[in-house]
Amino acid sequence: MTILSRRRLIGSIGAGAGGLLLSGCDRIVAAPTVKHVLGIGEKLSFDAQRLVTDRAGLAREFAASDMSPVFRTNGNTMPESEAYQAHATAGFTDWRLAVDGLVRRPSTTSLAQIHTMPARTQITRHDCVEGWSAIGKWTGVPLKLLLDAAGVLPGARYVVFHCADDFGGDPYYESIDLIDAYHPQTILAWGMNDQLLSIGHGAPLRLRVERQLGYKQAKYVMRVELVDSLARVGAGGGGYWEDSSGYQWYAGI
Ligand SMILES: Nc1nc2c(c(=O)[nH]1)N[C@H]1C(S)=C(S)[C@@H](COP(=O)(O)O)O[C@H]1N2
Ligand SMILES: [Mo]
Repeated sequence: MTILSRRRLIGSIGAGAGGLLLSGCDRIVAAPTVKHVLGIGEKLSFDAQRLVTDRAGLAREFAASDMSPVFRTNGNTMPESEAYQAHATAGFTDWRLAVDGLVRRPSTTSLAQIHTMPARTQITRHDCVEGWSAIGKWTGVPLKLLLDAAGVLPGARYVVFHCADDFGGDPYYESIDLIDAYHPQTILAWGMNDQLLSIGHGAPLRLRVERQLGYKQAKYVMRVELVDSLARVGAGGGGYWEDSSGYQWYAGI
């Protein structure tokens, strides 16, 4: 699957660069600069290919002995909404994750069901833009499994994670593209360091998208929405910090 989609992506980006080259040739067919244009075309497809190949790569995984003795919390550590707090008090027994938007089968899934799905465990380093890092062990369902169950429609381009918390009334949310959504290390984690995820770290489910910075790791994920554009979500920047502070949408590390 990873290889297939990577091939398809390289194929389509290659075609795009080729198209660019062709229209360039149309206009300056016998001009002395044609060699120069060809050079740019080659560089473009090489860079595009390297970019895609690079994005399919795995984030480094660590040994248990590398795990940080303390993994601090950051941002919100307890959503204020009454609905969330009622679920938290009940141990999330009636809580359900919604998957909707551009999918064939919009649905909700109970946490108990999610716990029975195939899980992946990975020990990775979390890097916050504020200048701290920590190595922790995450266990959760690969996002791919939830997306395949829902049936992503061809028009979908982004996955939006709607969270239970907010800052001054602006809900926290994040988004990733489908390359990251299908990446094998992209999981909705329900476990951390061999325990059920704590509220401070984002219970009952939080995103791990290991090739990106800390603020992309949305905690308290309540709803996963497939969209064709980010323009109509929040203020259009693709995430709470992107909207409010101009943080980069693609926060690659
Ligand atoms: N819902 C939600 N997700 C969030 C945040 C938040 O405030 N709310 N903070 C982000 C930031 S900046 C970081 S560094 C990590 C911190 O995760 P942790 O509390 O598990 O360390 O969560 C990210 N995800
Ligand atoms: Mo962060």
